Amino acid sequence: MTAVEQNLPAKDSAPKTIYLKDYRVPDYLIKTTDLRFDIYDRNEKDEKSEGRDGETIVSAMLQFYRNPAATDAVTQLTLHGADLELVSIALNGKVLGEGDYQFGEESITIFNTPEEFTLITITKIKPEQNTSLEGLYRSRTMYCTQCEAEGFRKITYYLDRPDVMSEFTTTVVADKKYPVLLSNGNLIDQGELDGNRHYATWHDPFKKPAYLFALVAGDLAHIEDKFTTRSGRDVALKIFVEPKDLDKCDHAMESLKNSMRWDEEVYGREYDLNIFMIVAVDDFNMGAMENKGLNIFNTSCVLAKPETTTDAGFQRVEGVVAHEYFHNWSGNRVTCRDWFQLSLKEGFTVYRDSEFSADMGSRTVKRVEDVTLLRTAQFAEDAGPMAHPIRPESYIEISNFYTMTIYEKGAEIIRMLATLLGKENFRKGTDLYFDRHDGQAVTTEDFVKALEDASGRDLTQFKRWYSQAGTPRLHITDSYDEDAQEYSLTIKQTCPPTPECENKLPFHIPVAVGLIGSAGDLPLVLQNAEPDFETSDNTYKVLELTETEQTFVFGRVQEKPVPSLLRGFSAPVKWDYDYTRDDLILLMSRDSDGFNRWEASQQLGLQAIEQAMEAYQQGNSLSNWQVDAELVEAYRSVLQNESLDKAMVAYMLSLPSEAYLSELADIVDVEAIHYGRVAVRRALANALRNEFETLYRAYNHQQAYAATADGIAARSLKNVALGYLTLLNDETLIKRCEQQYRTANNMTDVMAALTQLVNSDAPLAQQYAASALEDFYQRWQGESLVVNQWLSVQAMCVLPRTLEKVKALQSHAAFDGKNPNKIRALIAAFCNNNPINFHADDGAGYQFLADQIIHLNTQNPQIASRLLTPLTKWKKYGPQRQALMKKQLERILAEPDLSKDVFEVVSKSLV
Ligand code: B3K
Ligand code: ZN
Repeated sequence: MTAVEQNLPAKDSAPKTIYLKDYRVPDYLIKTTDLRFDIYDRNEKDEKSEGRDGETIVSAMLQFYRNPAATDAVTQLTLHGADLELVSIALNGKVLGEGDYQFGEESITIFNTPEEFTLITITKIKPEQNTSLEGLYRSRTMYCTQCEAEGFRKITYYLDRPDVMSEFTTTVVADKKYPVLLSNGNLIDQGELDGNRHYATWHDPFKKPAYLFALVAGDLAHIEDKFTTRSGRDVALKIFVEPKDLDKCDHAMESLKNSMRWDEEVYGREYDLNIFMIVAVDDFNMGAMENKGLNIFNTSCVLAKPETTTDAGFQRVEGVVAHEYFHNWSGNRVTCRDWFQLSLKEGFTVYRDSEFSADMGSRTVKRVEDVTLLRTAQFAEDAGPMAHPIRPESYIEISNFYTMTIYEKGAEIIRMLATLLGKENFRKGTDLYFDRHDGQAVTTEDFVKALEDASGRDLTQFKRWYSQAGTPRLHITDSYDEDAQEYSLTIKQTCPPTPECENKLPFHIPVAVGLIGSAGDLPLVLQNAEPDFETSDNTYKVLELTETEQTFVFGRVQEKPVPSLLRGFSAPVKWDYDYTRDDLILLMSRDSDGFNRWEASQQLGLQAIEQAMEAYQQGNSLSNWQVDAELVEAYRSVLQNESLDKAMVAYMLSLPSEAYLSELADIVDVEAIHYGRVAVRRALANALRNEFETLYRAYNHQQAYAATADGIAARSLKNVALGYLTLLNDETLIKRCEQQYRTANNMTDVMAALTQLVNSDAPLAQQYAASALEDFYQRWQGESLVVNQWLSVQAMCVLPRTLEKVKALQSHAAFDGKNPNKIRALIAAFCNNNPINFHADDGAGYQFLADQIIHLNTQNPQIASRLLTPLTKWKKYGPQRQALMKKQLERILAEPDLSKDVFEVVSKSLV
């Protein structure tokens, strides 16, 4: 039978909204799924087979049975399917013809379906033409898949929803020039076929939803290791890459073994198959994917070696390898009932990977990094038109909901649960969750219920975090009664309206506190309270805020303390308390909570920048801007404090970012933020020049590179000093920077120096920058990931004319407009991380971005939609910028054939 294209309906008009309240259990389930892929690449011909150049024939045998939980007595079945060419379809051996089924938009409905039946379909797809990078596609030399969330329907007709879990057997057939043929589970058969072809058959004994399916065919090299689980089973570990990248896999392998051990120790979770594989591909829409037993990774999240990868890159590899591995339990063994539950697996798994990274490196540093990301990107999302609760009520395109909110805020919600329950009860709760729901597709309610059942706690009010969006605000005041030696804290909570809800009910918020006296932490005696479960530390308490306003009274407080609030950032909220500068200086040096010492340093920096911004806004010159002597002293004491963790010193010396300052503003004054911040940095550099020089020299040792916490700390401290010193436009210092570029033995130091040279307006620096950029490209042009760093450093240059350079780079051999990593490195870096240029007065940055989005809309809707983020924030800017940004959004909306992805974000942004 030939393709039944004539039956295809016209694409209907407005994209549909999907609602959580409409969830229905599936009418049918699929017991087993047998797949066969016959892959023919663009140049192959085999007259005997049905395959043609560039086609893959997918044969699927599916055993359907009526879902016992379904109540409707239906006798038809609708399967998802998109961009497929149907070759044949047979039900219980009978070939179906016209009238037996009907095509819908992205679906096929089969009539007269019995209680149980076998469906065999044969479909054709064209991986080489698949530029969306969803479904089966080609990346450079290999074929690979990406199915989450709804990519499996681009492979074959199926019930492509996570609550349909099936046992998969997959045969991959290809020419022998693709020697490596992989799928999920264990290899059960392989062999040779006619015509220089071969096959491999994989069986995955664990039922899984289609989004966890994976297939890879390519000419790949691999490194191999082994892990023995605590119950004594040997697991083969393999990382597959293009042969040229084989020297960059060791760090990922170490990270994988550490993750496997950690999940056994911390969560009691063992790996369950005989083999665990990772494949690195260059064209990938996001970081990585947790397909059962066969994780597929963006090369940027797996490859690392000191010469090519920065410290941040090493840490990202460790974090992402762990994240995907942890999904084996939080996501795969226990999966989501529907996509509204996405944070069930993502928030929990981000929490798990961040705790893992904290255990592998420095806990406080990891917390500072996570909170920085949350407070800039997630808070901004929560305050914008795409704000949604961590369990959304509706969506148009689920790909748009892989957000900072689902991931990062979702992780904060889990962290709060862990804080409220305490370590032991939280572990009991997760044990119960995994045991109770193993092999099931469940909801966030099920997760919370397991924690409630295991701990005996009532989390009814806490669950509002799942349904209410927006960042709560806490207004905190205090009073001290010297005679009674009583200290009280009054906390008020509010939450701004968000698209889904105007008036919020009060949240249940854990507020971790300490009180700091002149000599450090004071013991806490909370009045009218049960003794705390964290009894070992009497200087730390978790206050539970549940009302709109609540007062907590501490007794036996012998001096007026300075409160250390939201210790460790115990809740994803914005809070204010009226600290004096002296209070902040005390916290910065005395607080036993490392996170809050950093927080105090940021508050101080913020006050200083705000003063400079005000001067700028009043038309004053910032060229000789000075900061107060007390501030300089505070920074000096941080610089010279031997007892502090070096990585923390580096963070304490770094002023709040432009992104954070923008998030804090009601209306963003792009220039005042940029020039105000630079002025304070330059003033500090001037005042502390000697100290920074001493610091630089102390840490500029050419030791062998190691991506350890100590090594990373030393490099970041040195490079913070370098950054301040280069601002002084002093020839000796600029030469030193150039020397670092030339002599460094690792990419962290190379990039730090290059970044300073590129961003300095001193003529000598510009001269060095030009030749360094040239030298860098000549040296690294064969390493795509390194070239991406080269693109980014240029895209993020704060000097004028950067947009022209970015446009010129689009036609450079280094760029590839189809590769998401290149798009992120050049275009997203410019639009997201270069505010002073992106927000140029004439709107050229906005127009440039809209052009890119319009171009990418059909080619790769997910990437196009993701690029929209900076334009969605238009209401945060002054009237002129607002108008220019809005105009571009309207221009995009007027485009014909807008993808669901882009349509959803643009239309919601314009409301
Ligand atoms: N679960 C995947 C994300 C898939 C995104 C699909 N658009 C990676 C992760 O979070 O582990
Ligand atoms: Zn994930």
